[in-house]
Amino acid sequence: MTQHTANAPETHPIDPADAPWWTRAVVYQIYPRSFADGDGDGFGDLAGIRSRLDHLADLGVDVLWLSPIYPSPQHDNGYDIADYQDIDPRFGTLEQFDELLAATHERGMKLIMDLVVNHTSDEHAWFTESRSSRDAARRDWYVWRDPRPGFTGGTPGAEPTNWRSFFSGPAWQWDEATGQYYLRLFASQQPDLNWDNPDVRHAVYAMMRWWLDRGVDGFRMDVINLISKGEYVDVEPATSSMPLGAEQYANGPRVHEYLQEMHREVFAGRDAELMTVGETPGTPLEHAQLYTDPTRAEVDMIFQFEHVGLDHGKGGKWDPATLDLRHLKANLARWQDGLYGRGWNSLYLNNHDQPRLVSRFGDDGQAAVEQGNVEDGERVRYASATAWAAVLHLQLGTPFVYQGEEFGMTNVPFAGIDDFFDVEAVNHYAEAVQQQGADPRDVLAALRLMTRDNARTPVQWDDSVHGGFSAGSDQPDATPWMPVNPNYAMINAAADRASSRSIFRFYQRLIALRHTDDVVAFGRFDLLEPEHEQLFAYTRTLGDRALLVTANLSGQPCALPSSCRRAGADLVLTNATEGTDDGDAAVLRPWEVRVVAVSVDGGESGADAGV
Ligand code: ISL
Repeated sequence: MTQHTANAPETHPIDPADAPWWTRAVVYQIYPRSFADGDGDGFGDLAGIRSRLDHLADLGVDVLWLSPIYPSPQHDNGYDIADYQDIDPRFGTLEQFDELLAATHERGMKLIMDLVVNHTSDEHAWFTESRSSRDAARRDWYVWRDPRPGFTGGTPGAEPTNWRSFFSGPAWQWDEATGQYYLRLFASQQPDLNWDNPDVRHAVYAMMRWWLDRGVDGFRMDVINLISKGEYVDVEPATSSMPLGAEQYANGPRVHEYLQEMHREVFAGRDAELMTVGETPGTPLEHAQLYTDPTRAEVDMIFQFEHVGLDHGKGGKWDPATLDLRHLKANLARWQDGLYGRGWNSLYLNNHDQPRLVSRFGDDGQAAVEQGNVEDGERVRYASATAWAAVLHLQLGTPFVYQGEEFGMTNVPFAGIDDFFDVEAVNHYAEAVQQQGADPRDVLAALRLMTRDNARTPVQWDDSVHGGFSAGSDQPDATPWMPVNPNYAMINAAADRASSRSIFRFYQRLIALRHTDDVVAFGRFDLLEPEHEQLFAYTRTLGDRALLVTANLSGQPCALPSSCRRAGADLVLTNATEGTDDGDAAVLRPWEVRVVAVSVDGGESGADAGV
């Protein structure tokens, strides 16, 4: 069945009594190489994760998502997988994995794996065989094409189409030995699998069943909307945050068919206890409705990308622009409405591919700290991190917390190009500076703001050497694979948890609210004051109760319009640390958020909102 357009099902409110468990859940993402190093070699690992499980259980999250831990040459930090059914020795062993899974379950949390099946590593046995000759049994497991007619293979312009890679340069890699190109939408070491070959699909399904049989609780599916390629033809240049060619393969012709097949082959009959989330760059709402409509049985939820593209300029992510809060509100409200009663949203403001949320959307206070105003810097970092957290977590959907977000880790003061590790950043710099002659200072300025490396420094656990990332951190071998952010002595989990202004404690309260208050989990979302440039305000309504969320997302005080005030309302939550015990403030201080409970006719609710 080919599905290109939405045939939207009837919208219907969500019945809390009949809702899947993940509708009340909060997920925590672990990027294992940077989370915690249990064996003191400077590289995060499974033992490190296990040693920090109590921190996560204490936070109150329901699910852990592990970024890839499989054997990998690590050209893209594990998103280039050489063996789907083992653990990279740098992370540990299968036995340690089983122990981690059991320890996670013992604490009442679930664990989902990263499923990266749009592509493999070029060191995967499937690809080694595929590239061995044109007649290889698995030749057709990947996408091989001849050079463009009239061109000599391997020369500029000879690529079969003009498609570009997500990581700069052409999306095709020349293979001298067999005289053909292979498709690779990401790094040259990440060849795309050919999903139109049923043997590929069934090999993937078998592998997924193997992990479920081992006890894992679901999958986060890497770029799953890119698996069905359309026509291999040249495309016209277009302004888009996706690389040239994406319209041929993003949400491609058979993607919904493949996901339904995957559901039948892998999840059917056992999905009540599992969860799936598809990562889907370049996906419009119409496709999101199809992916997440429960009656279609594809995936439970997807990561959309529109909201994290709103501060990209015409030139894409390396042309950063100022975010207009009105655009962000309109976008998120559109997704809230569009999936209400039809599908399900995931909620995120950062992850391992995005800059840190407090630096990007808030004020991380580092400028103030540099000027010697440590107290001011810490105050504004706390306030803006918690205000954004509340705005996100009180929407309808499943929130995702990225490691370090829960105590306000910040972007990184990268000096020169040698400080960057990510293949995306390194390739972009080389292309922009060396091939296109851009001014290195401009390229570096954009990299500092937008690079994925901002999210990948070691987690700052305490103020000991290297932020306490490694067991035995004082040993020379325990130098982390990537330097810890120099602000670790001030910004770390231990300091935050001991502080009177604790971001961690605020996240605990947000997470608890979702568990205890059905309005948070299921209420309808209505945006207020869409044109206001400082205020993000909305209500969530379920039955005769509503929550009103008002957040001042600016460094200036903000008078509350009358539409955002409720006389006599009960204060449910605020990030203000002094002087607010009344539910009807007239003015929000810089970065202040207030959540009040009201009855739907505007009177006093009297209901216990849960915290
Ligand atoms: O971060 C991006 C580049 O700006 C995104 O385009 C990103 O590459 C895209 O969202 C896909 O991400 C996923 O697949 C990549 C991997 O590098 C990312 O870490 C992963 O999240 C290839 O597997």
